[in-house]
Amino acid sequence: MEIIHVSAECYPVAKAGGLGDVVGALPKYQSQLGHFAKVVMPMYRTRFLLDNEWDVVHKGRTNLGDWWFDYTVIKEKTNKLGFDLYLVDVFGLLDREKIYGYPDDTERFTAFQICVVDWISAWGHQPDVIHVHDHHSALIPFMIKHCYKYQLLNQIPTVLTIHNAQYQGWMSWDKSYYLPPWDPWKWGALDWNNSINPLASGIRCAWKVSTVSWSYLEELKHSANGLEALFEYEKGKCSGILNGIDQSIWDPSTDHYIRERYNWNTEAEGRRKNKSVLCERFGLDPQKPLMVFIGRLVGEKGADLLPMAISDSFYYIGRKMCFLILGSGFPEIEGQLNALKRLSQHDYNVFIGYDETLSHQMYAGADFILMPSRVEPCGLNQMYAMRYGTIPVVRRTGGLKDTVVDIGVPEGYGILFNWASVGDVSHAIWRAMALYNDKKRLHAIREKMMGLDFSWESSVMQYLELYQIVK
Ligand code: NHF
Repeated sequence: MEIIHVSAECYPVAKAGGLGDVVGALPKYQSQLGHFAKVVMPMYRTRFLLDNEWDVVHKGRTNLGDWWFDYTVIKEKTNKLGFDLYLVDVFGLLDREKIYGYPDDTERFTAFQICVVDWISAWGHQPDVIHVHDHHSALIPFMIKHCYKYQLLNQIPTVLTIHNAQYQGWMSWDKSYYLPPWDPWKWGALDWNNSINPLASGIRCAWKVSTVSWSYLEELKHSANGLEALFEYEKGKCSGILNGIDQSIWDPSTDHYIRERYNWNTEAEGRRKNKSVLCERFGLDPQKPLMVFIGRLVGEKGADLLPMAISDSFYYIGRKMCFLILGSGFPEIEGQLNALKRLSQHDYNVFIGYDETLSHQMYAGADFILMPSRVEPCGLNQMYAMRYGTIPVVRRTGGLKDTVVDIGVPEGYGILFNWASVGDVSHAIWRAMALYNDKKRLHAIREKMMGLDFSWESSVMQYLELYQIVK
């Protein structure tokens, strides 16, 4: 099958979160099974662009409303990522350093999607599936179905994967003229609560919709940032497919980012050495258990609970555990986490920013990873952590619930808690402390987690089945 993935992110080209990891991995595994998987994304000005060689494969001219512009599609020459990678360049719009966060993001991603469909319509043949990811590419199913210009494409099956339904790409109706002329009777396929809602439109118009875990799909029916009724209504075409992790990148026995590589046999020694490097760098006591948080410092990830939960834990369990945070996000949360450093007695530190290398070192050197997420569509960090033998302490939600089993049951290997509250997080930290003191059990759990299979193999098959259904 020829599958074209359309996305705003793809690791290692440009990544802001888990979406990038998934789009960097799924097509690779599809290609390994003999399919022609391609990724097309905007040509941001990132390091990857400069470090690699490219062929120009298409030059076109199109418009965003009354603004006409030229665009170029380039292709990476060497198939470096294990699939064909295409970048779309629109001068003045997509040629930025960051992926998101500009006041004209609506214009940027709408123009990107128009270029992609325009380019596909110039191919001379049709792909078997167009697979779009999140709201940045979710207008494509509508465009293919209802824009006159793309009529010839309207039999191409489309699949929308929702990695995060919190962000929907809302735009006001005065921007509807950005889209190439479309059948005005179909305005309802764009509208949700009196504005154009690209994610809602994708859910309506895509042939199939998937979410990145089963539990997340269930949760969306009652908590979807306004789209609950739509998920309930369209449930017949929705399914949950759990993300995998790229086990060739996330492997403690081959990971080049970490000081000491290890497998389940050498885990204890490996962790000890990696931990001592981390602790030295961040002024932490290596004799104590180390709990880390890695991710965006936003309410969605429960990061606002961290300052209180950590200081409460110092009070309840005493200064017996170290905490290390890596992430960036809301300035207030960053400020509170920074302020907490003053109280540290070699047991707390925070690194504001994102650092891929440091994240690997944290998975390899920590004892526990904390994820108090309010919303977690799938969550990859807990799976990375488990692969490194680091125990997840996570809220019972979305993909966390689908991948972690509480130690309360005999086969369990993680710690789950119910509410995104300071009390629940502190209690979970207390349970982690108790587990840490039970060295025999701790070792058995680590060994078990490192043997769990979170690879892409089974998820890839489920996506292929989904494509078969739509074809
Ligand atoms: O794993 C990739 C990721 C998810 O839970 C994660 C999220 C964003 O919030 O599918 O997308």
